[in-house]
Amino acid sequence: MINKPPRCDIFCAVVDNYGDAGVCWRLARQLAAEYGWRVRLWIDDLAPVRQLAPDHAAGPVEVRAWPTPWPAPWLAADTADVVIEAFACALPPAYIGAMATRTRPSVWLNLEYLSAESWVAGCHGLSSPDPRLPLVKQFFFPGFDPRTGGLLRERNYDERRKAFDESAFRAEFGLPPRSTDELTISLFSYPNPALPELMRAWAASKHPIRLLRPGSSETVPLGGNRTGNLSAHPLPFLPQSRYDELLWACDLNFVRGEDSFVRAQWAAKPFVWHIYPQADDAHMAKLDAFLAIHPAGPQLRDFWHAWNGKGTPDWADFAARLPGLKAPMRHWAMTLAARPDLASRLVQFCIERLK
Ligand code: TRH
Repeated sequence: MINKPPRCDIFCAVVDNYGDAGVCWRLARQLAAEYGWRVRLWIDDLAPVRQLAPDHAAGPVEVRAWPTPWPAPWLAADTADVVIEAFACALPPAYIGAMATRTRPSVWLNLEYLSAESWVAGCHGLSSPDPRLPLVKQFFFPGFDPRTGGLLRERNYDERRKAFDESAFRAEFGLPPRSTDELTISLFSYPNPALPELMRAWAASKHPIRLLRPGSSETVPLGGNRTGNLSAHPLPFLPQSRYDELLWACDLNFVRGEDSFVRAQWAAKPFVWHIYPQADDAHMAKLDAFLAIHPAGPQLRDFWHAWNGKGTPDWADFAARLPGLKAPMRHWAMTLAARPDLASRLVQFCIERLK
């Protein structure tokens, strides 16, 4: 049994975009801030962390550039009690070698990508013994099913939401006060050939539409840009701790990848998911697996498919469905929030194995 808070090393290789860094930073922060763990985040590209957490140097996580080559020899004393390899990024061999010489073995986890597919529950927690060394790696799968590792959600989420002031948020980003029939939409997606047509539909919409595009003020000057009934506003890329505020301030959120997709669910507002595209349309099975478990799945299906390249998005049809999406979105968020979150499950999983 260890008597001090565990030391934890999280290894993250940035494949692209913000998701790898985003998930690792969120988990690292939570383990350090909520559980008092002594966490180092080893990351091979610091650029996304600087954007997600401009104040990361203030703690509570120690962010380290993942050096290549990894300095050898590496001592057992400099390995952690809990070692998290994010998304099968492959630990430095010298670090693995040092783990094998520890007197009390590390808990070594591979944190996997999120998927709603049914096989995930059966794979969560499975062990993979190292072929050469006396080490065992275990698979930790995030997921929606109670038998998986759950979803990242901070302890103070509800408190932050209660304290959120939408008018102040709008004023801060130069947005006019909300008019009664306005539909405010946030848009975070991959390049999408369906967007120009959707923008035309928004411009022709009966209701005023205010489109907020985070991360685009670096390329488009700040200030509104109006076409018909559509006003588009570029916003800066917000620190991760504030991205939730944007989701709360909108009636509909377009999100992508993994982490923003989860945040949209906690925001409990209607949302549209641009899933990370994979070879051979493998992502469509993942999209459908999620639609199959979501209470509004049948309502979302056509528009989500079209947004992901299968058809043409029918805005008029989807807009007519929006009022009816509010209740299932809230119900879904409440169902998920009633279950233990990912960090608490991971802590429990590790504590049992560190005894
Ligand atoms: O950026 P993403 O597309 O990231 C990933 C990667 O592509 C990864 O390789 C892939 O496997 C994975 O998706 C599925 O999308 P994601 O996961 O939503 O990450 C974006 C992060 O950026 C998330 O933590 C929210 C954050 N964010 C901000 O902090 N501020 C912002 O203004 C915006 C728009 C996002």
